[in-house]
Amino acid sequence: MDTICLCDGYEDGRYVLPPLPYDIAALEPLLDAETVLLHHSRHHAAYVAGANAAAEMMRQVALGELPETMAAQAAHNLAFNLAGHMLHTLYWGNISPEKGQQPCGELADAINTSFGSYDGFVRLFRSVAQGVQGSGWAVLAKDAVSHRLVVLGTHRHQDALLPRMRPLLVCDVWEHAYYLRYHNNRAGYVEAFLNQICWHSVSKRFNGNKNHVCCR
Ligand code: MN3
Repeated sequence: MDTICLCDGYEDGRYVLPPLPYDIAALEPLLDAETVLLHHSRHHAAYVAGANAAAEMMRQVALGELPETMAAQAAHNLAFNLAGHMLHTLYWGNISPEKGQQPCGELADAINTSFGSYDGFVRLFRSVAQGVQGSGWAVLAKDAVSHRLVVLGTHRHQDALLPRMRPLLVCDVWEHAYYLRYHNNRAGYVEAFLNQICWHSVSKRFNGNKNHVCCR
């Protein structure tokens, strides 16, 4: 397995934690092994567990086993945790042990059309990632209608799920993603992230069919 996609986060009717497609120490110098271990096996795993718990709560409300007053909380929990699970699955799949990859082919053309140049994309993505207040994500997304690319900055997780915007590349800027190594230097983390993007995976997502976010 050379990458992971959203399909790997769901199995037999439940959300599951997809295994990483590389060793936890393989993402140096972007990420140290301890950060990867904690981020994947604790933080990401917690969103998987939370998504399953919220889905079960919603099922019980629907069956009358829990009071209707719990429905709104269950829906909120599902949105937060499932978006967290989705974004982390995309994140592990769009970073790479390989340094210095560049987008190519149709994706490179779309980047040039949407941002003027690759440098223009980098300038925008870097600024959005650094500017997210508190916990959130920088997201390169494809507008499913116009096919233009956009960069989104989100708070927490679920704000990323804008209708018609399909995430292609995501950068976690919650402090747990970088604090052990970079402390408060988010800019240093974002710079290192930009040098270890798996553009191969991003291209697969860009070229995937309209209704399915999948990198295969
Ligand atoms: Mn995270």
